[in-house]
Amino acid sequence: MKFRQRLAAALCWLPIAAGAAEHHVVIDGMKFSPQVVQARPGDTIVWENRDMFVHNVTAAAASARMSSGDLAPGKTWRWVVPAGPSFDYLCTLHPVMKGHVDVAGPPRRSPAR
Ligand SMILES: [Cu+2]
Repeated sequence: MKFRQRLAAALCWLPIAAGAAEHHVVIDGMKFSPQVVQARPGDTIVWENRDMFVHNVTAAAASARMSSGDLAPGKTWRWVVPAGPSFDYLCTLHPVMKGHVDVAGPPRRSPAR
């Protein structure tokens, strides 16, 4: 009985310790920073447009179907990282603005093996 209680207590910690993370990318000065985000499936990435221009966050490969739509100055866009390959993204209004989402490893919520 005591062991089971301890086990239950230990398991309660797991979702907290292994919870999904939130990453922030600032859009300013015509660039994304950081330029590379390392994330796991289930994590959230928040892009914040602090620039004076409209920008967007769009996957470089059309097949990825990831796009924020245009973000006016001051706007943010939250996006949950799906399982899948890493990918490049850009601002289609200013294609020199490039970023990369490095999708690494299993979801943080998955139980340890
Ligand atoms: Cu832009």
